[in-house]
Amino acid sequence: MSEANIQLVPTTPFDDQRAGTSGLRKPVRVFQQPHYLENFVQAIFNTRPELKDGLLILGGDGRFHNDVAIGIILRMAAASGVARVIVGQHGFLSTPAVSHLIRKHHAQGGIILSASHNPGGPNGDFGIKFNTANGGPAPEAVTEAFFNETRKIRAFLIHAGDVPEIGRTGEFMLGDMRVDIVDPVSDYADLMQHLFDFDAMRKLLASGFQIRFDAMHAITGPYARHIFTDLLGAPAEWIMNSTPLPDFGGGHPDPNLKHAASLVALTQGENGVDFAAASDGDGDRNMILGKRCFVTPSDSLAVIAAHAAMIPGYRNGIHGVARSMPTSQAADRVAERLGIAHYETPTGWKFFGNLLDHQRITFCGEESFGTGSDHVREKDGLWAVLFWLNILAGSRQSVSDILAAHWREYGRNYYTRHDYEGIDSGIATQLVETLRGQLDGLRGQRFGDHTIAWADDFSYTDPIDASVSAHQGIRIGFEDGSRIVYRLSGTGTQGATLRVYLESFEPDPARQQLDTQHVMQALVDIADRLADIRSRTGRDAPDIIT
Ligand code: VG1
Ligand code: CO
Repeated sequence: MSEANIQLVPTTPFDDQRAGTSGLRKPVRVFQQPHYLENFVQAIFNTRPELKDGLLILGGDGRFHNDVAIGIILRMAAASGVARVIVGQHGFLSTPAVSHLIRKHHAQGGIILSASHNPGGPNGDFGIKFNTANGGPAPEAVTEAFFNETRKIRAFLIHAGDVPEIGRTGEFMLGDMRVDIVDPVSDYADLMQHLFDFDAMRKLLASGFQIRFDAMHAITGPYARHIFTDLLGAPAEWIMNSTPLPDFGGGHPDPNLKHAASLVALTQGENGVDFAAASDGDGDRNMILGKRCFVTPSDSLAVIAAHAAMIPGYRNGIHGVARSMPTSQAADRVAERLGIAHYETPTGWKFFGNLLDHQRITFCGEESFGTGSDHVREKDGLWAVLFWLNILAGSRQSVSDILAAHWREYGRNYYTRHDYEGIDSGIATQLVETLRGQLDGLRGQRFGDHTIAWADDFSYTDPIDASVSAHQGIRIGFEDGSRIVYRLSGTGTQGATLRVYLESFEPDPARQQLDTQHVMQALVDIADRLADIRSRTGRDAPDIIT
């Protein structure tokens, strides 16, 4: 009898297991404390009764502690009566691949082990996310239920049996629970082939068109090798850093201009490659580059929406488009032209779930290098890269030509984000609170050419379930349509990160090729004056500019 192998282990609650923007994310050493992971996982099983006798998808981005956590979760799932777990070989599954497997197999949920773009290794971060049966990140009501449960948890259940070796694929039993260890890539690659024109992309890559993909030693390496090399015929060396490493090779797996600087360098100069892209730790983010050209994620969403009719999976028409609030309004302009709805949601992919499930939208995106569609319920890095490659294959234009044409047609939303990292939490909170207290008096204030037209603290009411999410960021709008947004990060693990998002609209094609930081300088200065950023934080400049 396997029952005899189930142990009830007494535990005491931790008080810090509330999820942030995307799951529970902490330094590895926090997760290594006895029972820290177990308490959180038991809270999931206690509050998601459908997992009993159900199917769970399990995998992670391969970072340090991934394998240990997978073993614990498998034993706990067996003890809690889960019927079957599908786990990626070596414990690997990208975030979008988990979302796809949940949907494909009608699973009751999925657990993703990742701290996404945060560094890994023994001194880095670890994280755990739960996705619901629609394939999407757990909404706030669900993560709050986890949190409440973790505050009163007194025991957890764990099976004493041996965990199958996860390095090989196959079917195993752990007590009464079946464990299927699967190739993490193949189902996902099938889905991509269903959406995109692989013949056209193969021809493009055979024509001398040079691309590079940087997997940053994170999860997308095996996916990119299979898709670009095996299926699209790219030389193996075009896929850089394609072996997932527990510490991401010491790097910071965040695809942006700073952390993927060596990739950006390959696009510069006369001999720069035609197209380059990178993804993050768990494979849901993307950065798109052309020869001497960086596509902001906000523009990327707009270009994708505008080119949907070229892409096999979206040819039959699209529903609306959604963007997170700090993302530029470029996609709204495309939606208006196409006569489809557009939505503005708080930061975090979970807010797109209802809109996708109810066919209000087809595409959605965030300024933070996240783009996706209704093919899964997560943002999807490789999907965005393939979407661009398919556009390039179909149009035979360069990335910069596509962008310039887009701006000519719709106008350009100049956009930049300035991050101040690791600042004192108290100072950061005070900065935002002071701003919040001033909102009512801001209207009509003038700063040179800029006059404030409105200011608020963003609150979102979900159009499907009417749930309200308040305090999602301070927005300041100017008469010329420019915007400044301030919010604090919900994914960091050290101190606070202040994000300042700046946007201004330029309809005149003669002024659409200027340097972004130059164009935005006046607004950057206003943002500093309004919030006293420099004097409050003691910083002269942001840590990261994207
Ligand atoms: C950041 C981004 C947000 C994104 C989140 C998770 O959150 O700004 O847009 O959804 O990370 O992305 P924050 O709260 O730090 O601004 V990932 O790739 O970590 O799953
Ligand atoms: Co991520």
